[in-house]
Amino acid sequence: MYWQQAFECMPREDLEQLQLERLQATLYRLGTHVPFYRRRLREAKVDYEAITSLDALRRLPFTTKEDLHGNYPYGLFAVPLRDVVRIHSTSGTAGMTTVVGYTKNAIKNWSDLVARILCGAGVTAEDVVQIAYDYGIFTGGLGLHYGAERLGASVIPISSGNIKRQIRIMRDFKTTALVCTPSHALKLADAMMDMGLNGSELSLKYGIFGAEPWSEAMRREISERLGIIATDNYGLSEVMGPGVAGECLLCNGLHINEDHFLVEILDTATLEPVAAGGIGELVITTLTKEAFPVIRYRTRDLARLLPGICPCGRTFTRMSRILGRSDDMLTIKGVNVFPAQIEAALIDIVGGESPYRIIVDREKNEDTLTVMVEVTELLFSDQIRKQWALADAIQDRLVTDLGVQIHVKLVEEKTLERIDSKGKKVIDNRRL
Ligand code: DLL
Repeated sequence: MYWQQAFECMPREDLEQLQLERLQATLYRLGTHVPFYRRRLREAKVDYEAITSLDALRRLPFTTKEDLHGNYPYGLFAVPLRDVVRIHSTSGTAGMTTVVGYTKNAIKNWSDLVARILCGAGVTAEDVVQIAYDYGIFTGGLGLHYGAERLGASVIPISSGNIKRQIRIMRDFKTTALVCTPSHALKLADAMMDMGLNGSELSLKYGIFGAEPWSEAMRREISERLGIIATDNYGLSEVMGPGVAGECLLCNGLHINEDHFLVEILDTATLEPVAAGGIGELVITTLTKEAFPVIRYRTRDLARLLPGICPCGRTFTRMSRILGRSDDMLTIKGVNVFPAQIEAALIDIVGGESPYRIIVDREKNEDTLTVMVEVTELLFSDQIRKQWALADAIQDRLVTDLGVQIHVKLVEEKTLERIDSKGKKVIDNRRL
């Protein structure tokens, strides 16, 4: 039921003392090893060697995605590369990519935190865990994998792709726990129907889902169709990857691993704390990271903290599911996509600003991303082969930059204002 009970059920007073000691150590590490943070702390008039209370958090400077990009690739690492044993990164070209590093210790902590989440969601060493996240540079696959192994479960690193094979393996290998994005779980349910299988013919008991927004309606549908208890878990590469917070089997909010992360919920306009229980932006400070600690990282994810203690016995504060974003980031099949990445690629390839629209749909539980680009009448009336070449060039570049499949449609001038006269760049037709 618990993986590290001594921490997960710690009395609040002890937890706060531990958080303070870890915050002091983190600030010392950043202040002494990372020039960027030394400067920021000095500018904020924070003496990082004289922090005596957790209240000091409110005076610390924020870290934004732009700060991470500005220090690409290793500028914010607090240890030499020889101490880094793993590097992950988000999609994008240089200047728009975030690179994160882990020491041996960090990998151990990460595995324990993911093991906690799996354990809370019902998984034990007896389980056969099928992980259908991408096993690339994305933190989902390897993060969940190490956690499930640490727990002692039998792990099937199926990764993404070849849905029918995933189902065959799930049936034949008697998979009991499925780990993937919620939309992938629904896609598996659809494919099972096509294969004439239903949930009762599988051994599945638990589904541990995250990496993208989903809803209670989706939870109900997944649970019914696969015959499982479906729990939500949250994380982001910038502070670790999966392992930040997760629901227990009672499904009443995500327990935040507060001995490793300090979480604030701030008003997006004033950057002051919201009233208790109010919705705001999650801002996270890491407490144990060695290679890549961050202070007050503005996640841009919106959520609220939940009152009271969960009957499961964990003392950590719980947060709601992610309720939205304070920026225009889209999550497509678990991959984060920023309209600015698309815009930059179009400027490079088309050689100037061209009107475009990003259209997101969910067809048969699969996210699709279409980019419509207006091209001049001249090009449009030109040889069809030239148009294809341009569409292919845009598509290749976007697939490389974003790491997701994308359709590119060239359209005549003035077509886009007919689709959406308000000039909204992103039209997201999914109901999340
Ligand atoms: O998605 C890490 C992860 C992998 C979490 C597997 C859970 C399971 P990134 O690719 O950096 O890392 O994307 C992080 O995805 O800021 C949220 O906007 C979104 N996200 C992650 N989990 C959830 C969730 C991983 N449970 C970004 N609900 C975050 C809603 C989520 N959105």
